[in-house]
Amino acid sequence: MTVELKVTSIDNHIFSFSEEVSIPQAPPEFKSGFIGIIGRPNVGKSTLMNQLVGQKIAITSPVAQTTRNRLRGILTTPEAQLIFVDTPGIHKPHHQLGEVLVQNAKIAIESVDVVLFVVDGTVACGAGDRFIAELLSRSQTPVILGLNKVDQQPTDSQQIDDSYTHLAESYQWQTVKFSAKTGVGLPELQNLLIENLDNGPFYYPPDLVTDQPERFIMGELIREQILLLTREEVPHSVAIAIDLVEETPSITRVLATINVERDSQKGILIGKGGSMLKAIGSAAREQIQKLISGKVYLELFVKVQPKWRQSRVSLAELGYRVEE
Ligand SMILES: Nc1nc2c(ncn2[C@@H]2O[C@H](COP(=O)(O)OP(=O)(O)OP(=O)(O)O)[C@@H](O)[C@H]2O)c(=O)[nH]1
Ligand SMILES: [Mg+2]
Repeated sequence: MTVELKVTSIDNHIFSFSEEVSIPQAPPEFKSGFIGIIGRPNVGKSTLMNQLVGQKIAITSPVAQTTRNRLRGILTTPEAQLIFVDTPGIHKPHHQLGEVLVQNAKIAIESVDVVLFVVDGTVACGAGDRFIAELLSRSQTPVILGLNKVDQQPTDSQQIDDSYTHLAESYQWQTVKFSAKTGVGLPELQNLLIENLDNGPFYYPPDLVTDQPERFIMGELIREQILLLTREEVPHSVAIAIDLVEETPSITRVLATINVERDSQKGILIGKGGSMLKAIGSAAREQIQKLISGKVYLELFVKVQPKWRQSRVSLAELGYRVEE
């Protein structure tokens, strides 16, 4: 079977819209489906997806609201193809960007076969989790509650565990415990997810790990360094545009613009004598080199685009739109 797809595999394999990609016929009893990873910000959804897929395709950080786009990670085993849909953490939106992100998470719930509701096992169930549970219970999609960060649970975690067991029981959801960081419990999670999928075809070529183009991930890797290296409002005020990716036999040239909302943020990003921009650039360059397994020349520009987070037009231009 051949289909037309726009897909990227991490090992430097880019297919364009028009190229034909061949997808093998699935063996009998093969299982496949889409699994939505849903939860509050910062509970470890993107870390989990990277671990399950075995490659870094989603950026992660200790700052809440790291993920902005719905992002697919694909895991193909001899018996199943699991397509994970990482989503922005669900929270109370404070601006237009937040609203677009939460809206997209809600759409994701409806468009998947199974929801993996990820919670932070280091703290007891709170209002944020109950809000999401309520949202999930209104959908027909089956839900599995996944308790993450068990590696960091306090020694007496009974009360925490009970708070989630109570929640899961009230909706009759299955529960599973794991650590996305150490990998403990992930084989069990994988088996449980496969059990919950129906027989189905390969949706993507078996060697593919994400549906995102490489240049999108490049932009994300730059944003990740900004999240890690700058503080307060700056990380949430940036949007990255990749202006050029030029491949030569010896090096790949990448030109990117960091859009910010205010002059003061531009100042912080550039830093004294350009020191901050240099630090961001060199760390991001290393990450991008890993992504494409090749040498990279990265040039960054900073541009002020006032209030881009409030404007639907600017949001769409920068790649954030409500998905249908
Ligand atoms: N100790 C521990 N930390 C974890 C685990 N999983 C994730 N983390 C950390 O939790 C923080 C948030 O992880 P992310 O994967 O970015 O969380 P997220 O849910 O995708 O966050 P948003 O995209 O903001 O919604 C990072 O600092 C991770 O290293 C885990 O199993 N154990
Ligand atoms: Mg995330």
